[in-house]
Amino acid sequence: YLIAAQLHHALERNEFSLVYQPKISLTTGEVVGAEALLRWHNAELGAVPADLFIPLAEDTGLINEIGDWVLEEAVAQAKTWCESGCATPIAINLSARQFQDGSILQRIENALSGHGLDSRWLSVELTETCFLANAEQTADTLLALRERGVGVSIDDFGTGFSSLSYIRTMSLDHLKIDRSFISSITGSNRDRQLVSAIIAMSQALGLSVVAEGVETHEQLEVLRELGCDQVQGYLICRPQRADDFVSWYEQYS
Ligand code: G
Ligand code: G
Ligand code: MN
Ligand code: NA
Repeated sequence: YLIAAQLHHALERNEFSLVYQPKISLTTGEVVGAEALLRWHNAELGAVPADLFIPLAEDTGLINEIGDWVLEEAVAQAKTWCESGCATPIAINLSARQFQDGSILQRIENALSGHGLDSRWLSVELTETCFLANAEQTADTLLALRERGVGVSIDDFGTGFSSLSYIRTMSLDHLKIDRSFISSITGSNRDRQLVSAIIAMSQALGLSVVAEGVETHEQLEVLRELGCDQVQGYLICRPQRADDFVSWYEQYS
């Protein structure tokens, strides 16, 4: 309850920040994007893990206001990076609840035009839970986002309510394989086959595949052999604050 009470004041107290984790192309080796991840530091509670406070924000409905802050912050950051030679598309995570009132498209539109940012520098990641309620409305929104030039990724693929029908009916650019599969591709032949099949299926459908949670060189080599398009994980870089991301980017490039 203390967490919920504090969460209500987190925005006005300016306690949120974003950290950024790069995505790397396995074909060119280049940085192809950065995922923005929300962090909350509270005076009483310290750093509260995202997988703890985000479900709470979803349950209380606070996720809409917080999500607007994330959108605004990420678009401002992408604009800054565009103008400073560290031009990198930023992906934000969206919760199911942010699709509910049908205004997400307009909110994204407002953020882009407010900062004069070209849509190719923004993309969104969503999990299958976003497709559960209002599948039709979500499908329309995703189509409109892509037509507007905003990339769409399905996140944590292979977990939860993951269903092939979503891939069939939703308009998507990228599929991110959940890190639980990546952690076992070097040990389990079965998981390697599974990841191989996910990659083949995605590519046949014109989606590029991102492997999440890559932590070892061995995993990276297996993913390369399997023809995975992009990787993200601690092996390449931990999520970090914008200024540290820029330092890393300049060293890496
Ligand atoms: O970065 P970390 O491992 O702490 O993230 C935990 C979970 O929180 C992940 O599922 C991630 O997608 C989610 N998450 C991180 N940042 C955001 C955000 O800005 N909005 C939403 N909706 N989820 C986020
Ligand atoms: O659900 P989503 O994929 O958005 O969550 C991303 C989460 O994964 C973030 O909280 C991030 O901190 C975490 N993460 C990123 N790279 C790695 C990794 O290599 N290993 C592990 N265990 N977690 C990672
Ligand atoms: Mn994500
Ligand atoms: Na994920």
